[in-house]
Amino acid sequence: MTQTDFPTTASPDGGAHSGHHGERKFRDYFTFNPDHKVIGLQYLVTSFVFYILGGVLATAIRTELATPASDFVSPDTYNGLLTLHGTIMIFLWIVPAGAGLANYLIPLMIGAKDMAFPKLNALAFWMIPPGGLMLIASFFLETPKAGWTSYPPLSLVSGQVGEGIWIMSILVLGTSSILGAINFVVTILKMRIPTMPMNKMPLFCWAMLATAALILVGTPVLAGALILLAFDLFAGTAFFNPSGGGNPVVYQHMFWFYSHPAVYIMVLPLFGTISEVLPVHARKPIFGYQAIAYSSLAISFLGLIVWAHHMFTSGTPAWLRMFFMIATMVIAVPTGIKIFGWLATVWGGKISLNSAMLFGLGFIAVFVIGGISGVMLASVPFDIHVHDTYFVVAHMHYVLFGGSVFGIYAGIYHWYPKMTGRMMNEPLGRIHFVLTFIGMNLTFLPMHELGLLGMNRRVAMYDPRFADLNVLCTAGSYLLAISTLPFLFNAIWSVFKGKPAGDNPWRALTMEWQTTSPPAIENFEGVPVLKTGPYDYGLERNGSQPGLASSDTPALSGGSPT
Ligand code: HEM
Ligand SMILES: [Cu+2]
Repeated sequence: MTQTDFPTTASPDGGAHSGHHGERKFRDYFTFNPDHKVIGLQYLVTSFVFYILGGVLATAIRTELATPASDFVSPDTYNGLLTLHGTIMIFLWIVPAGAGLANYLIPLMIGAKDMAFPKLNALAFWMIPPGGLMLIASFFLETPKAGWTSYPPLSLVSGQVGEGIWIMSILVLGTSSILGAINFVVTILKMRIPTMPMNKMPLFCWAMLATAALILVGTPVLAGALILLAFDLFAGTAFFNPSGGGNPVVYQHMFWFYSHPAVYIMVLPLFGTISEVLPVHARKPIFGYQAIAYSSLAISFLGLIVWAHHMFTSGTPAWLRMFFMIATMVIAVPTGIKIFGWLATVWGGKISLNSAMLFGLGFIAVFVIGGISGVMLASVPFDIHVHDTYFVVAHMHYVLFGGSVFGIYAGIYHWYPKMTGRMMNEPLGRIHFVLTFIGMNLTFLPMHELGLLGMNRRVAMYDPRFADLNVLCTAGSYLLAISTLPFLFNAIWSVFKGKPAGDNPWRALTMEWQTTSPPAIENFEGVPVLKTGPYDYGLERNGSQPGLASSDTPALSGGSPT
């Protein structure tokens, strides 16, 4: 019976001309469905639900921090809220949201009918809800309290039940992430249409290749660390437990060997997204295609050899700190190459400042600030002063909120018409952007100053001299909470009432726009043909691309059609 409930091939339906217009039913989205588009949306919607939960926790944290005293929740509860906030935002919002975009887009961008391993793909998604439910269950049993980093010895003494739940949940979510990554790599390498060589594929695919490499190399090491931690916790071993002769710093090495790359796992898919969004809405070819593509791989490689910049104050020997300091600073080079490529792409373009573009430009602005504070932190003498202060909190939120969240929003505004067949409401989108941009800066900019003044991170109570700046941060966080409302309304309302989008409302050149919106169940009718490069905006061509020949593509010197 279920087989007929979700047909995996285009259903003729008896309709005369609906051969490739098979449509998804609403209930398909609640089933184990191997269609990558269903899975992509499942990821995106689920992760957004967790984003809201993580956001509620953040608001509670900021409410506690509105005053120096511990008056809203107990310090113990505060630690639980903070741990769950960080864990949910990273493992249940940003990582799966990136995987959602990738699942939806990769096959469409390379002209494939689905991912290489569709069932594995569905399995990867269906591991997310149990992983998340475990963390939610911890509210009722015992919340984990050792922070998202879960350093021993703290994690060994802060409550067995909560910590056990945390470890199990991360193991499940990490496995899901590995299964997803296997699919991304094989699909990108093996399932492109024959006419698409690697150097003609959209930059989003390059970024996902780099992301998947990091997931595959890093995540097993995290899993190893967590399993050993679980032994220490439940079996009385002492791998990390100093009271039994174990070494907690080894945990830090293993944790950061995954978790530094994880920051790129979180941001590379959005780097890819920005490389797709900017050329379309600036009507210009991407500047430096190869440089941007290869810089993703360079970031991926360098990202694997910088982890100990999180451990400058953990007794790391001086010569080793020097190596990690220099390696960390070197990452700024491929990252800078991307930033310059993006700026040169929009420079002189015919920019439409729509919501997707606003979030794209906002991404660059905010991410650059986070990159700069990152390079500052890479410097050992500076880091020793501000490590474990709010300066680090400011840095990570500029890169993660400014980078990842802005990037996800840019992607949603850009691909929503493809995913739903309807446009989102533009004025609401712009209000969303303005409120988010102001709220984000109001919340996190003062944290730089707080860190420099010496306010510790992860504390529920603080010296009253930090009070004024904290009020600003808390006000900003309320604004951020409010800023989500126009988006939520817009995303739901537009599914039903948005203006019909047509196949290619942005007149974009990448292949996902060559099929219907939303795409038919098997994506394309037959094997699609590559008519232009993915970013040949404004270049002279044979006019074979319908809907693109119009004159508002700026003329550019050089470049000939493929
Ligand atoms: C130019 C690029 C970057 C550099 C040089 C850099 C450098 C650093 C350094 C040195 C620290 C350690 C600070 C300390 O604990 O004392 C740090 C922390 C952190 N960075 Fe970055 N970073 C960069 C980019 C990013 C990106 C792209 C992300 C995420 C998308 C990110 C996320 C984080 C997070 C989450 C932490 C704090 C982890 C914690 O202790 O809880 N960073 N960064
Ligand atoms: Cu790092």
